[in-house]
Amino acid sequence: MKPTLTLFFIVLFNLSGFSNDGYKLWLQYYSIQAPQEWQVNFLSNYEVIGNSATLSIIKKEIAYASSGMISSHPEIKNSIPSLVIGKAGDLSAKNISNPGINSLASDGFAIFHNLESKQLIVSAKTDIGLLYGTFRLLQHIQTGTSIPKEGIFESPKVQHRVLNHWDNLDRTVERGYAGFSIWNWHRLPRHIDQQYHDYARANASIGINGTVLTNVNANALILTPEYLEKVKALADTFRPYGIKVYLTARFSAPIEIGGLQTADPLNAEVQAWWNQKAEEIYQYIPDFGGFVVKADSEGQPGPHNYKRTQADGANMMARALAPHEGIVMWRAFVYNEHTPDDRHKQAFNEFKPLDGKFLDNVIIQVKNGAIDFQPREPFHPLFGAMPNTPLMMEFQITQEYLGHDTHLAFLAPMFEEVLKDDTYANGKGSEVAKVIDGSLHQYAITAMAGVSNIGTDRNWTGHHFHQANWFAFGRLAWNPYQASQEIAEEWLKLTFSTDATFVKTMTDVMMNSREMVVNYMTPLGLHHIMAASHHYGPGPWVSGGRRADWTATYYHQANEKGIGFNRTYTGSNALSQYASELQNQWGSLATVPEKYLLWFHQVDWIQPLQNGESLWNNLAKQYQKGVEEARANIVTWENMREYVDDKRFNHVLSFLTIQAEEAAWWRDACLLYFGQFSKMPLPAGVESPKHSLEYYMNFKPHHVPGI
Ligand code: GCV
Repeated sequence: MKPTLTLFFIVLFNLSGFSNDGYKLWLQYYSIQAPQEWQVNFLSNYEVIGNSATLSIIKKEIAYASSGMISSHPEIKNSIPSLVIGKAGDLSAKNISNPGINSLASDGFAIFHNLESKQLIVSAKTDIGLLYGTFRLLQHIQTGTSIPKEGIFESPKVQHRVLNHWDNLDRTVERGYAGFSIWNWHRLPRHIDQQYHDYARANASIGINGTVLTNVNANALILTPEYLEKVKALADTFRPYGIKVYLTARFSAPIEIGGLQTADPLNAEVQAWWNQKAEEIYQYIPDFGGFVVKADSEGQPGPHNYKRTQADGANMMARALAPHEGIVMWRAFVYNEHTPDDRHKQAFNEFKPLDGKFLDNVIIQVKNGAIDFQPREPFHPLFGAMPNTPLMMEFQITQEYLGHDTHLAFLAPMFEEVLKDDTYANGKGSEVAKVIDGSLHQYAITAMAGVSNIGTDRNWTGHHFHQANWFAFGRLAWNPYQASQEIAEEWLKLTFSTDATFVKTMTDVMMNSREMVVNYMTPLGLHHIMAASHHYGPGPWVSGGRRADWTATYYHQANEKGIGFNRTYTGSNALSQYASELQNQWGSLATVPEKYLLWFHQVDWIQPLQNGESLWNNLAKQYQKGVEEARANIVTWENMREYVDDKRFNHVLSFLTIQAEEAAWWRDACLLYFGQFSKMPLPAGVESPKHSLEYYMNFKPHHVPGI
């Protein structure tokens, strides 16, 4: 095609909206403007040793990446390849030495320079390790980050790195805001959509190796032959990408699909039913990962129905899976409106006495905080408290409580904050990350789960920037010690541009974004003051109904004197579930970090905070700050136009505009509501609300997605 004609088509495509829709995620493989020799060499002159489904994926990936990144550069034709990708044994057969390979995990990889032959080598013990190494190399090539002289030798620090899809069989997604479920159960198993491959490839590119296909509010149908055929089709598709399939197991399945009268975990028939069910599943899916179970929580059946413990329930399923090497991820999110104790304390009270009572193939899945994925929560007190039972982390990638998909919130700093928190379980330096990677208590199983934000939207996640949260989850599951700033920079370079101004500016925006959301939603330790049920928008007035622990007034406890939940020994004493170092620090008004102030204390409106101003003034100013930050992001993004294609630019701009409007909605509604109690004027600099409190209280949007 002549250059002028090419230009014409490029312009036409851009004008007609055929520009980048974000489907390619961080695997853009956009053209490198002035590629250096090493980038061209590795992409155009490589050898992948061996044949397998995974190795074919590797070959295809490099060819595809190279056509995007260096398409305009002539191939280097040289009989000696510059890049060799092969398993340890295959390399030895070619006399390529493999230093350091023995110490790698089975899915770890090495990328190193072979000084004798002047080649770059990607090596691993398994094909999947090679796939991870290849993706890492391609990411280095795209971002222009050369491979260090000493090479890269990496093994994942966490064994099971899984996405949890809260996807229902009718394709709705609980707390999903990016469309419907990507699993088209009706068309499965006969139609394997290309998107299933693309999903697996994207996950493999960031080291995710498991997917829980179904909602934890489970439907027993998924365990019937009709659906197992479909699950098998997905498992077969995902296998070459190193991704295992897991299912959520409904505790009452023996009754619902097995025709039994009971689901009592100590009943022999029930046990036999689960054993048989596991046998059946493994006939369909020989490498099935195992079950995830939500029991005795929010209406889900569980061992409590039969006066049994969580260990009785988990062990019954574990026994069924053990012969097949499957595991049970049993959730600690157990709480009950009839238990007259702070919801914060209930999971700890339930599980701590069971430490050491679970079978070896059980891991307890614990949310990052004790309540429920709030914009900010102190770490869950169970971390560090169960040395004899493996615990895993559950993060929520989908933004149930952080404005849904239109509010930009880069979640890695929130994940990092929790991972870095010190539990003091074995003295100072007992960070949550060390619980998760098993090093603190020498756990035999380690895992991290992220509740997915993926849906049928073309860009997968609704907000283009929320792809970064999926990416960050993968990176942190691989290495819970990685800095979120580094993750943001890398994601921006892979997804948009390596331009230094762009990367610096947008990294700052991303790094501040979660704090901004905290500012305009739940500053100073406030929590769970969202609207009822759908959790979209402010609802500090939510009270009554059938469950106090689902209301806002339960959590903020505002009255004419002050606001906040007293969780010290004079209140619910949830604080007693933490190490004494933390009880001392968080239990005193003088030393509690202000970010947790109202989480642990009921504080007078007039109480001066660190800056000498009253609690009320601080609260109001934090809300105002959040609004200003959201507005400033629009201006910042407008200056980024030259770095981003029109389609993604305009999409992000429109979402940022929604976010700024809704930040003001949050500020106005919350300050009007809390102002009734404080009876104090808004401090200078805080804008007056646009509407009355009644207006906000009566604003009830219909059909909010994700319920
Ligand atoms: C899947 C919160 C959410 C529920 C979710 C639950 C859980 O309560 O609002 O939608 O249910 O957490 O994690 O089980």
